[in-house]
Amino acid sequence: QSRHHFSAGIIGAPFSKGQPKRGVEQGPDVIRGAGLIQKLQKQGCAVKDYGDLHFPQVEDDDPVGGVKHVRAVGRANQRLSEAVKKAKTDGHCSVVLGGDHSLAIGSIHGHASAVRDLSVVWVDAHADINTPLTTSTGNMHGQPMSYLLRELVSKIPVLPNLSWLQPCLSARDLVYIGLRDMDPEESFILNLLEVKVFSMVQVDQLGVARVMEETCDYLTDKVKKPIHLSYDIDAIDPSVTPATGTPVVGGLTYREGVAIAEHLCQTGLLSAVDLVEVNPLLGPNPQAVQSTVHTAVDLLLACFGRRREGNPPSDYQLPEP
Ligand code: 6HN
Ligand code: MN
Ligand code: MN
Ligand code: MN
Repeated sequence: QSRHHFSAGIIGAPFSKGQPKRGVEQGPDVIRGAGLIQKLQKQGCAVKDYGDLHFPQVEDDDPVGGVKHVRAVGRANQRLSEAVKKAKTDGHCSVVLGGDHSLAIGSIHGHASAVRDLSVVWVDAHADINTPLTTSTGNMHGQPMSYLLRELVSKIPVLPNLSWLQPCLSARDLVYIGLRDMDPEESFILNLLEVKVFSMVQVDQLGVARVMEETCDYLTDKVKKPIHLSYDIDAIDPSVTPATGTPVVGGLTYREGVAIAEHLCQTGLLSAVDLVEVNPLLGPNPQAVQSTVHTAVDLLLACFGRRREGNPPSDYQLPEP
């Protein structure tokens, strides 16, 4: 039984311009409102709440070659990168509450600038690896990984408010879990770069336990780098987490989703987490939103040591009559 001394540095990132639906900027509020911080503290995790970032309005943000809100996304991620870097240098495992998944740009960049070398586990229905030139929607939340990978640097055009961004991840240090809805160009990129992918097919065939063993074996092959977990709530099946902008049927069960977080926690290498794409304005009814938010909280609790088999306190004495 491992005993980690966890400390979480919570950063709210109420940002939604990486996609067109309103509501996802309320993610930090509803996740906090479900008691995340109190629950983390109750399970013995030290918490530093950095509050919510403020993202100023960006004027004249017309599409650039079909890509929408480039300047707002660039500016927001520059701020987020600084905030995550600060949380890391303060000694916390950083936790970014989204907001949409374009925030992974700044979150991973900030993490990388604090620890130098890291690996990424990206749990999502989607690969989010379109380049600005392959995207069919123009939404930046479908593109963050393309800006972060060193191997794609020659495929990325110069964009306003993104010149601060240097790619900081090698394709060898990336694992995807839960994929089931890729654009053809994204599949092409994943093949080209030989990215390690555990799609829903592998989850079905191997089971989540084996997927996580192979994920960790693959990532810790040579050196044990800090792990960045970027968790898109749409990785989980929409029967459980319907309140999200781009739901896709056939996803992870609640149990599989939690198992991924538990396993990464147990490595002792988890160094940053993003929990993104919770949108309380979507979903058919209040219970659907509640189920989505509650699942998001449970995923984060599992990242910080909660285990379904129980967490017996080490300092407890049974009362005697
Ligand atoms: N997400 N591949 C689609 C696109 O717009 O490029 C969907 C992206 C979804 C992004 O869920 O974070
Ligand atoms: Mn997704
Ligand atoms: Mn392992
Ligand atoms: Mn995503």
